[in-house]
Amino acid sequence: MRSAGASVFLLFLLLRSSDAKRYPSDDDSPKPMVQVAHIPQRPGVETPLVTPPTPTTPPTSPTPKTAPTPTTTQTSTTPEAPEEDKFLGPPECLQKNFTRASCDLVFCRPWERCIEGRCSCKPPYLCPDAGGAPVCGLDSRSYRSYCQVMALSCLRKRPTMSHFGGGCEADHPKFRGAVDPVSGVVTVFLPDAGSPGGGEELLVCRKLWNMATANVACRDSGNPLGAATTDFFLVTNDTGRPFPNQCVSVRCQGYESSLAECVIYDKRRSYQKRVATATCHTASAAPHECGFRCANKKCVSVDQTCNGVDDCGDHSDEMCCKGCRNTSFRCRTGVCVPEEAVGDGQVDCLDGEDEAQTHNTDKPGAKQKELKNSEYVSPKNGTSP
Ligand SMILES: [Ca+2]
Ligand SMILES: [Ca+2]
Repeated sequence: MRSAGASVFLLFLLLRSSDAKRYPSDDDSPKPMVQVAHIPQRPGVETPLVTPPTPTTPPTSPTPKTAPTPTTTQTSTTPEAPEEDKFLGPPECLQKNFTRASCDLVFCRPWERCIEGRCSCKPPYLCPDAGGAPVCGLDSRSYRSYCQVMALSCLRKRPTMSHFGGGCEADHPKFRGAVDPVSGVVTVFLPDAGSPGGGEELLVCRKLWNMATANVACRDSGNPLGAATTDFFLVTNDTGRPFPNQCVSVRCQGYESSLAECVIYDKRRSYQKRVATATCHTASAAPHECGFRCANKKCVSVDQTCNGVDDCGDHSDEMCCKGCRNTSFRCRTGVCVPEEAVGDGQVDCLDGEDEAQTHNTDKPGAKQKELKNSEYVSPKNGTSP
């Protein structure tokens, strides 16, 4: 009896244990992860999977070897190519992306004030009351000075000035500057209340035409990065379209938002003469290689840096200079200013060395001579703060 009872019990135990084994094995179905863990071991066949990483590793290791080298050269191509340059640099200065607004190195414009190292727009009421010539705005309002209209233009971030003097009523034509998108020919319309058409359209003469002025012309016609290239165009009878038969010289500093704000003078016949053209900086006109990248991301050649001309349009190509190219003048702050700024009666260098006596005697009134035929000279003398 005992043994029969015991064997029944044993049988019961056996049945249970087999059940218990079966359940876990069913539960194993959600355990493919464990199986997967086994699979890699199993397939020595899958060694390829492991092998790829191994071959990948060798390429990877050369890649880093090669990669760092180009990367270093690439990052340093921009700052280092300049470093090799005799004039541009040092790199520590270039890294700071100084611009025309960095008032630790340059003066702010008369309608700006220096706040924590940056030039910011003055409220127009801070412009001096006396000594300003009235200026007509594009909005047909008359402003009491160039400073006032420029302060407003600075705050609005768009051109506001039309011309000096009267004839500002809404029915009077206002200043217009244009760059022909096909030929690149630059034209200006100068309002003149006394003339039959309310003004005249003129070409821009070759004289003094440079990148700084072209930047302004292009910005005025809707290209925020200014000009990519400047050139000249010979006016003949075969030009195929009627161009104005007279041209004026235009000199800009480079920061202006419209040619209206530049000095315009010296009207002359344009026939058989070369007149200014510009190709404005658009994405498609961007140069293939970048000798120097301006703070505003525009590209200019290294030769265009430290030459006293604001080729970038934000002046960043003239802010960090060990020396100055051509005849431009180096301020002690490392900023290059054009030759004409030396001894012109206006302090351009922060320490005033461009107006030191030695320079005055060297170049007596170079600028004044240039402006002799001054029918259109803008009376901006009232701009000093
Ligand atoms: Ca330059
Ligand atoms: Ca000066």
